[in-house]
Amino acid sequence: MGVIVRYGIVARTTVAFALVAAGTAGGAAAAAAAVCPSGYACGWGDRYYKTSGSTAARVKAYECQYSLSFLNYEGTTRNADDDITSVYNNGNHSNATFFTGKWYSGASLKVVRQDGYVALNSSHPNMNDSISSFKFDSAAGNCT
Ligand SMILES: [Ca+2]
Repeated sequence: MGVIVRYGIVARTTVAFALVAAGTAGGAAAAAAAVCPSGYACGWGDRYYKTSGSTAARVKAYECQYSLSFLNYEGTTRNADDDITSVYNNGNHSNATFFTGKWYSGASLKVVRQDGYVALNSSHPNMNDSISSFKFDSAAGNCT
């Protein structure tokens, strides 16, 4: 009996290790899904889905944001225009596209559903600190 219990503990420890190891690759995406509400696309001012250290301090769109010039990260006085460094698409239906210009103009970056970029300064330097609007591809035309 004692041996069986002991074996169970060993087995659980092994499983826990495996989960931690598997989680390292998807960890950042999973964390973003938790802080970008379901159905929204989100942007943060810094790397790894944070703005000034806070995951809750983001800008988000249920359909679209045609201009970030008047929008601060939630709970902050930090303006999001030309400042976003990480993005996540937690939408339900389509890709999201982030643009360097207002009204969905300029250079663009497509982010597939349930995915994101943790560090645009590394992966897409042309988009880093340059995003001024974003929308879901499913949103119609000049979505406001
Ligand atoms: Ca930034």
